[in-house]
Amino acid sequence: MTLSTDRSPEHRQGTGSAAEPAGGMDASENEPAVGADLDAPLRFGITAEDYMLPARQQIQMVEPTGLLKATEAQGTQPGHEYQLPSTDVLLDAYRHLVVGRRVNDQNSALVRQGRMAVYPSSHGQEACQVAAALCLSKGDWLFPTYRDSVAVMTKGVDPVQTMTLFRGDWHGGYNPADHQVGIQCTPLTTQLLHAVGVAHAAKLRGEDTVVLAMCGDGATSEGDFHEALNFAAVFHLPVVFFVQNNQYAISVPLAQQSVAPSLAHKAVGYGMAGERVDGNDLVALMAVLDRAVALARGGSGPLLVEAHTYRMQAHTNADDATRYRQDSEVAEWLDKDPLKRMRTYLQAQGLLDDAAESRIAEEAEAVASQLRTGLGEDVPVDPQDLFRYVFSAPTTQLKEQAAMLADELARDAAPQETESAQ
Ligand SMILES: Cc1ncc(C[n+]2csc(CCOP(=O)(O)OP(=O)(O)O)c2C)c(N)n1
Ligand SMILES: [Mg+2]
Repeated sequence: MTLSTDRSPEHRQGTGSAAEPAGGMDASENEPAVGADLDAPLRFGITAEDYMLPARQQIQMVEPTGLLKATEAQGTQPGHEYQLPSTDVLLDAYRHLVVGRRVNDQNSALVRQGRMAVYPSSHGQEACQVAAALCLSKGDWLFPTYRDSVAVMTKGVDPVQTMTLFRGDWHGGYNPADHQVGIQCTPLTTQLLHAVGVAHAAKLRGEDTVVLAMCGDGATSEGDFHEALNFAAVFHLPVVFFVQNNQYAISVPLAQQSVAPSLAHKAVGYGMAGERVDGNDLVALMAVLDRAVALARGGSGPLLVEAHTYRMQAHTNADDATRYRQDSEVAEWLDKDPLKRMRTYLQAQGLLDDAAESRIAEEAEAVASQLRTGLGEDVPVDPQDLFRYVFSAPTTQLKEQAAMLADELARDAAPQETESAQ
């Protein structure tokens, strides 16, 4: 494999036609594309810089009050105009939004009841969760973080299987290949590298798969973030990097994390397009992510979308958010709640009546009940599983540790047996 070093504008613009996207990679030659794709900006009639730079303000279609904004007030500018999604798409998205909120609240309750070890809730971020899953087609891959359980379920993974990881089992609960959903990653940003690898493989195979990779604002400071974005851009891969900027990395606010004009601006340095969107506006999210996925599928290379949102609850049940943020700040975001906003919008448009609302509420209750039943069951746990599935052939150290644990457990059990024998 050779890496071309010709970075002249002529080289970068080389094959800029709609039929053959500029910078496209010939799989048979197995060579990376170099430089940004200039086909997309040509199609939008704007410069490459204007294509890569996010819109001057975040894209918002529906105001926090539920009012549809006039097109010229939506944050759009040439090359950054977005289509209102169809009614069917929006109603389906709303259904998932209601279920997602119920899932978050149910899971938080199950943690308090000791039925799960930990739950990083996406309460308040459900619009991002739903849009991330629904913008993908069957066969497209989703790479989630620990906070993205609702996105995983929205993509079709069984709710109880999704939560298996959080109850403390040795495995992730589902086979990623069955649903094209990676296992929820706790080591920050590693999933972005997995996502880029899958996109690279798909491209080499000539498949038209798009990969959507999720991460948080704090994760954009990780080295893996840089490596994933740079590799995806240089190899011109169909990846949408979706950053949920919920303002905090545990207790660290964004201002102490980055002084970039926005996280979407980080895209430009890699030669990819960035966009920013109101992360509590499901309508805008669907529009922006749909187009990002379509561009990636059409050969325009990777894109970065930053959604501006807020984590309404503590980082996890193990965190006390009152130690680092004011109640007044939380109250401000309560007024921007994505669920309330979407419901008001749909009702005002005459798209949601009481009968539809109660059908959706029933569906949400059914999922919550499934979670209560599934996570209420005691699953037998074999401590030796800790060692069993680490490597196909266990190392000497693992064998020693397994033997040590077996010995300790046997000694723990021994006095009880003696007592019961008396
Ligand atoms: C490589 C790595 N470093 C540190 C941590 C500890 N850690 C867990 S969550 C977190 C904050 C992440 O913040 P952000 O990316 O904004 O995601 P959010 O939790 O807000 O969704 C940190 C530092 C980790 N899990 N992995
Ligand atoms: Mg965060």
